Amino acid sequence: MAGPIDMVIRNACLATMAPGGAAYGLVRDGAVIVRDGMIVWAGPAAEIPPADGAEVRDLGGRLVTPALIDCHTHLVHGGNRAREFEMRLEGASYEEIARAGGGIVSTVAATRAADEDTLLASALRRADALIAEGVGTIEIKSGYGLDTDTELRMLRVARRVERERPVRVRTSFLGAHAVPSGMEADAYIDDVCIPALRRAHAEGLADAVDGFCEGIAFSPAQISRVFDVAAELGLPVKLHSEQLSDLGGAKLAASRGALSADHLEYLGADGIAAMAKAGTVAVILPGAFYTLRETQAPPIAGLRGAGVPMAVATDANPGSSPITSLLLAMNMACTLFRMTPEEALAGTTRNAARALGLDDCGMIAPGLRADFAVWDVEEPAELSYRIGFNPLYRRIVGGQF
Ligand code: DI6
Ligand code: FE
Repeated sequence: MAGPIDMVIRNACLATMAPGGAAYGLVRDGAVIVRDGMIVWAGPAAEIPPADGAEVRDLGGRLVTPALIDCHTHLVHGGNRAREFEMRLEGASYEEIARAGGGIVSTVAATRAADEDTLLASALRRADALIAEGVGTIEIKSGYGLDTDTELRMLRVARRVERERPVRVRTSFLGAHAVPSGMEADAYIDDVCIPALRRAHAEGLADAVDGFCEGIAFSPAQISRVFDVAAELGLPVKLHSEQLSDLGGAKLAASRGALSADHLEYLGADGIAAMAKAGTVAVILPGAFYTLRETQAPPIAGLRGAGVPMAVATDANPGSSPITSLLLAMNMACTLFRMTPEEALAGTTRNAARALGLDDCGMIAPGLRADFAVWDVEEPAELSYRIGFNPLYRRIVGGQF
């Protein structure tokens, strides 16, 4: 083993999340060797190679998982939608509110009115809530600007979150999120969204491209035009699809080799087959299902049966999913959708990494980043089972204890 070792973790119960072996990839009496922020060895303590001189961290038998990954958030936005929450309680539906100029468009007005520092301050509070639960990587989307300046400002704020906190941020350009008032969808896509995407790419602000394929947003043909430009720029794509109806968004995403298709309550058998073939991750977002009191659950059994990798995320946003607890999203995925606690944890580690196109995190294995969450629990299912309780003992990110 060349080079000095930074740290040895001992007396740890490792949920490595390596697939194919024990449930959770569990190693009950485990150890990890870390060098330069990376895992160089992980396995049973009895088999640890010599690691002289390294600082030894005894974790007292605690559970160690990969640091959690929230692979779908709208963390950067202005204002809040508590009034809309009240309107829904008075009987209005999410779609009615959106069509009446509320919904996403009202957050657009608040976001356009907010400067970079204001947006950053509120985003950091939400990021801190995620970090406090062991999150080490957060995906953050634009999509509440719907004009070039504000879309780029949102992405700049997302990048600043990474500089202000010990967390990794991946950005997605979501210009195709809603049609701004006073514009036609086609004109918006061609004259605003696509030029803004080119600028975001040129400024290094976009790691991926997302869209909202829905009756209240954009058609498959309009999303396709955005995806054409993403392909030209070499950016991976993902898509909000089949959240409220089935327009064939997942099939479109899969045909473009998308990293993920997200929501999927109205996903049909053909969409499942297309995702399985393309290796597109299904990102399950129970916070939105819960908040909108949706009654049609995503086809978890079908996705499982077809071998589609499933991720779980918060969809943290001010309208349909005002939730900044990834542990609660895991609980909801189990209770509302009958995912297993092991699937929920794979969904916020290994499969969440894949939904972001990251191959250096999401498991505890040699060659991956030394990003861990250490928990005061006796078994991994506890992470999904409790509600409103945070058992995090500490995070270790980039090997920093
Ligand atoms: N689907 C969602 O759940 C969020 N965006 C989307 O495309 C909702 C965003 C909002 O209501 O502000
Ligand atoms: Fe979303």
